[in-house]
Amino acid sequence: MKKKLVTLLMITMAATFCACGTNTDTQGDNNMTVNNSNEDLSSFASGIKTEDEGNASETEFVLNNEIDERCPVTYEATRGNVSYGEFTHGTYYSETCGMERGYSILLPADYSKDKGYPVLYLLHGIFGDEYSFSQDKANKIKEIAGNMAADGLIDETIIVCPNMYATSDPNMKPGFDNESCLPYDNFINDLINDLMPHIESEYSVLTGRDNTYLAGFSMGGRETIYITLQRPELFGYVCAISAAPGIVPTTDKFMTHNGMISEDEMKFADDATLPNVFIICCGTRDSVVGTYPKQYHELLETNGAKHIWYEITGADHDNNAIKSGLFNLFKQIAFDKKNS
Ligand code: FER
Repeated sequence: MKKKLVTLLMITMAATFCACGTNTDTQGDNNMTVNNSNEDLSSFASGIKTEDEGNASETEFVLNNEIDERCPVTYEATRGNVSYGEFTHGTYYSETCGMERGYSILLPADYSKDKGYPVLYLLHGIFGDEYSFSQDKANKIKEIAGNMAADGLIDETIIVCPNMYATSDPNMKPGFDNESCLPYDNFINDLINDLMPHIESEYSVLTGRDNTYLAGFSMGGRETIYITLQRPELFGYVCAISAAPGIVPTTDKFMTHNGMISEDEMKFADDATLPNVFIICCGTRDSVVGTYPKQYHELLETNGAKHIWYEITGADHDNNAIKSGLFNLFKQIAFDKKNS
């Protein structure tokens, strides 16, 4: 049942979005009817799988500040001589939501309380939860982080995958309407006031912006951009992958978005401490979010907000984009830390 529904949704979405070279606000009341029932749509959250799965780059890796569109094979492959971390699950009390909430956490293989680790908060897509990334072996999160640390490019890093649906109403469910999306936009409060203090007190993490990273896919990419613009002083290294629409008002095939901020507000405050690295990226054939990430890039550029924008040739709304974004975030961290 679940599979059937997800397949149906994907086919509808692919058909709906494949013609969307440009996304303007002119699509009127042509909204898609989307099932808002209690069905579990969580597998949708880690990306539609496409036939270009595994199409990694074979080119030799060089540490510089350039973007490599595809994650190199050597970084996403399982290596016999590297011990990878494992995901476990934890909970914290959220004052924001008034309830206990869960997260998955990837601790390095030889995690020790005697060391301090940087931490990446990694946000899932719509209908997802704290298991979306940890249960999808194809996103190669463990391998990319483990291999880059094994090569001495980055420090061993803790990766926290929260449940981004920050609601105090257990009956509320995600969906393609403004009200159902409010808990996603409320995650900024849960993250900063509840989850980050919990992680910092429970685990041996290095604190401060230079050791605190933020990334997200699709709906998680949207919240990554929003959180970064609101609280840039907290996150030194950021990557929004295939970010969903809705930060600013717009209408896409799914719904009319009220927007969280105006187009003029798509920028950092004048006196803000900027992230060292702020990447926005998307596949060139993303059948779900189309060119919305590019529009975010263009708005940020118009408004003078510093960031890196790149496209992943041939990638859909899928793990190729996720692997590329994560790899390039870590590569930029590696380059930046080597040169600072
Ligand atoms: C939308 C298009 C895409 C939207 C959300 C998404 C809430 C999210 C997709 C994903 O997370 O994979 O209009 O509105």
